[in-house]
Amino acid sequence: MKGIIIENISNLYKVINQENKEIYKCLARGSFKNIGITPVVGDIVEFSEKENVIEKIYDRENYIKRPKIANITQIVFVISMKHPKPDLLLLDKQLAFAESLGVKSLIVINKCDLVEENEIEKIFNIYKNIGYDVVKLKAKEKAGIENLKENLLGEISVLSGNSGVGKSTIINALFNDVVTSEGDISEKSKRGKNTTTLVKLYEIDKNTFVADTPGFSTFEISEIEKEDLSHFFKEFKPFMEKCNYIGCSHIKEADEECAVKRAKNNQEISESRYENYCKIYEELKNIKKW
Ligand SMILES: Nc1nc2c(ncn2[C@@H]2O[C@H](COP(=O)(O)OP(=O)(O)OP(=O)(O)O)[C@@H](O)[C@H]2O)c(=O)[nH]1
Ligand SMILES: [Mg+2]
Ligand SMILES: [Zn+2]
Repeated sequence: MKGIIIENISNLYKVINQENKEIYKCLARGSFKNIGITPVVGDIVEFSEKENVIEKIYDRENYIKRPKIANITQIVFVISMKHPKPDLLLLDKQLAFAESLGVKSLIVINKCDLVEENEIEKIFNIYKNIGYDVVKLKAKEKAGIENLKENLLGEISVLSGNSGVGKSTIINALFNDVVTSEGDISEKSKRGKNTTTLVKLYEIDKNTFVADTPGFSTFEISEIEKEDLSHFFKEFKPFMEKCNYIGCSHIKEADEECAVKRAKNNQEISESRYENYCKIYEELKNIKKW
């Protein structure tokens, strides 16, 4: 039988058969170890119904190490307007990571009930103008959920974002039911408490899955070379070709030489995106030194 792994706890895997919708609990064949592969959530596998073992893992479209998941087609980046406040540096880092992986990005702005509309618009416009899909949400009141659902159809999506932004609340709202646990915000720090610790795929519709995760490790970005970073800031591309130097870093070069800097000065590239580019570039430089 053929299926998708939707959950994994140590050596035990839950596999859903797409045809009959039944869930089977399987173990992985010991022989996978010998070839250095471990099945992960998202893997498409061949399994024996009688023996309850996974026998074959199909080639992966992609693979993310932290959280361990394979074959995703879209990353949904969740930020919240308040508690915790929007972390655009993390968002830009993760957007660059998604570009480097070649998977689609969707941005969700949650907790829109907690701030004024103009505050939301500022962030909405930065990303909408670049060409990203952006959805505004009040997950607690389920407002905006239908719009989000449309953006998830036919995709295997993973939710990512800081603890407490509302990822689990969104999953529960999508199902109109409590399927995953939501946490509180710490009174003291106004941050989340890392309630979700498992990666798990939920089926919303035919061929439509969404995963709740503890969020992506920011270490993933360290796999990008700093020289490549600007390629993953997609609105930089049309300007990069007009820089005077091949290999322009768009940081230390003079404004006359660098078309990206000029675009930032003319507000064709947003200030916050440019600043975050510089910060991430610097971070990558320091990681590589170590
Ligand atoms: N005001 C408001 N609160 C929300 C909204 N969405 C979620 N919350 C609250 O934010 C808190 C954290 O939500 P979770 O869904 O547990 O957050 P999470 O991103 O899954 O957090 P981790 O599992 O720790 O990564 C809960 O108390 C939710 O009720 C919203 O749209 N508005
Ligand atoms: Mg959670
Ligand atoms: Zn430049």
